[in-house]
Amino acid sequence: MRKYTSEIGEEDVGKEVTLYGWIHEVRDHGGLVFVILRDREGFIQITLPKKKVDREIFNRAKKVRRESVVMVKGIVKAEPKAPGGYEVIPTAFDVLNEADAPLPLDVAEKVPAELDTRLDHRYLDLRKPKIQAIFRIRHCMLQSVRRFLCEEGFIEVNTPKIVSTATEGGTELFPISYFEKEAFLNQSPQLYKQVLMGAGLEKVFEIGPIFRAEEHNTVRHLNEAISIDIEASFMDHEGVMDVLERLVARIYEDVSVECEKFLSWLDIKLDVPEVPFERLKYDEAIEIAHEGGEDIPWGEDLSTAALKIIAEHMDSHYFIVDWPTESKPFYAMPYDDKPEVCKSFDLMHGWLELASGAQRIHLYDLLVKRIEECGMSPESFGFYLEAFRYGMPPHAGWGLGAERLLMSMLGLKNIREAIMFPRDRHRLVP
Ligand code: ATP
Ligand code: AMO
Repeated sequence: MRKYTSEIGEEDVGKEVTLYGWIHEVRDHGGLVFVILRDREGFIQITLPKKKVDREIFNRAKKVRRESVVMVKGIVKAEPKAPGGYEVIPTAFDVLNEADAPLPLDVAEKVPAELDTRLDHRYLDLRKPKIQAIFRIRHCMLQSVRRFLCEEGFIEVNTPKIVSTATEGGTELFPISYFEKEAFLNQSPQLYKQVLMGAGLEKVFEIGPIFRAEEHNTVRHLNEAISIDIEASFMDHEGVMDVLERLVARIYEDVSVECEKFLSWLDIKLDVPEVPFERLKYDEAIEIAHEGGEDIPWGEDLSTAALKIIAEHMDSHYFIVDWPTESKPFYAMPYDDKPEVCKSFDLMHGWLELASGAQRIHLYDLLVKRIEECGMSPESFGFYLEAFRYGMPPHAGWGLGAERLLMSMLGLKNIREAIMFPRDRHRLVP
């Protein structure tokens, strides 16, 4: 029977199993050869005592090169000295594809490699259990998001990534040629998810790519990232913050339970953050920064230095709320009685921004005014603005960066570790 290495147990002892995988290591002790076979779930030791296995099989195993792909059939034995407690004595050992040598990257990690080298040969890097664990957890995280949002009544949608306008401030767009027209890669599903509120879907979510032409090279920016976006009608900013914090807590819970093995490969124990998360007003945040020696003029975004000071005063997860209207995009709803402040928020983990969102302006005239105040022309927002004239409900939403969330949950030092094939200032291949 075909099994993953992790599925071999007491019930298999004395029985024949079939395994597929890669040669992780060969230890040759002359008359006794140990082959460590690796598959996506773990490792198993294939033990070949010269006197007990077929001669051809013994010779094949002895000279098989690391990272070759093999099929091994054999009898399972309980063996306390074997890693995992079981070994397989092979009755068949087929090399399905012999790997070349030397390897461009050491999968067994006896020779450490720089991130750039690892990313250049990512398919090999991804064979490492610790790296694979990150992406198995990412899978679980995204499943958890879908489950939770569906339970909350959100409908999954897909919006275009080739678009004609900016949403997040005009700069940072990748232009592309679209026949005879000017087009861009979308920075955010913002305009479309809002239009879908005008379409009466009430609650939508999208998990999709966002493209940002960030010139700078940092450990927390990608040029192509995955954003988890929601938009909900008849909810204000408080309502969608509540959805967001419960989602984050649920993801931590689900990952803790479903990814115990992968977390242990990474040597991580997750603490599920407690909801509700603390709400810190922007005004209080700049005050804390000021006391810590970092002055932020009112109205400006918080610098990384300021956020590092603020994070020291807060729990792991917290919101910064009530931002100056001028510091946020045009669609954020200003407070009626204090229009210089808007109903917007950022979700933070330490000093890293995980998400941002707001209650939106749903009133046509105010929206046009804000677009103009932000130095943009309402004409270029034609399809978007029309939806606000014929029955747009009040609504709110947020965007949560999937790589940011994964990076901060697992304590990864560089966001490039949280995406299989990162796009950054210098990397377009692989
Ligand atoms: P031992 O007497 O402890 O079995 P040894 O020193 O006589 O080992 P070998 O039998 O050639 O030497 O084994 C070589 C190495 O493999 C030793 O380090 C031994 O501990 C280890 N070893 C032996 N049998 C197993 C097994 N079934 N699984 C894992 N390791 C093993
Ligand atoms: P914002 O621009 O803050 O908001 O983006 C939302 C979230 O997306 C992630 N993110 C990134 N992750 C990696 N690399 C990048 N270059 C990058 N840029 C953004 C972050 C960020 O918090 N339309 C609004 C959301 C909304 O209001 O609904 C928006 O795009 O985690």
